[in-house]
Amino acid sequence: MTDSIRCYIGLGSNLEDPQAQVRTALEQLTSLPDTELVAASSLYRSDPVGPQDQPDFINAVAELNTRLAPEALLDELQAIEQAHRRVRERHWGPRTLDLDILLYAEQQIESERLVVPHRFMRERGFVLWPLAEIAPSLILPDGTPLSKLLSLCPMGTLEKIGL
Ligand code: ROI
Repeated sequence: MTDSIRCYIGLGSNLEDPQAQVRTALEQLTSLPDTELVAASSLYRSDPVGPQDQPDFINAVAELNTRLAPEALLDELQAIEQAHRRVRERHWGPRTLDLDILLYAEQQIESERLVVPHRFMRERGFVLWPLAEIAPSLILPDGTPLSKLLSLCPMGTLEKIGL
């Protein structure tokens, strides 16, 4: 049996009751095969990054232990997104649910379907702050401490809204 891998998932929604979308998705993460939900951050309200003519987002981060390979995990996450009838009509536009693999142990992955660590996580407060809540001493695969990224990325208007 392969060892389980620690990974972090970013959750985001800004359509159709975003808080409920994110809470339900966290619930669904608990029933993924060969996977255990280890921790979940609070929910955070965040201003949209990208086009501003869209609703605020609700974001959170979850920590999983999984035996799924990265692309198998991605398949499972995409199935959850589909179950939320994900609509994505324009690039960086509003969405009912986004589930991103932020980190998969120390692995650096670049395939057609998947780039891990997530391309933009280093500069996005709505990822870094919820991540810090559940993994304050995390070090990224390139050796950068999360605390250093946080010091470069003020919380700004990001607002913790509870569990
Ligand atoms: N902006 C915020 N605040 N939160 C998100 O999850 C998010 N996701 C996205 C884009 C549209 C880039 N902006 C976001 O994909």
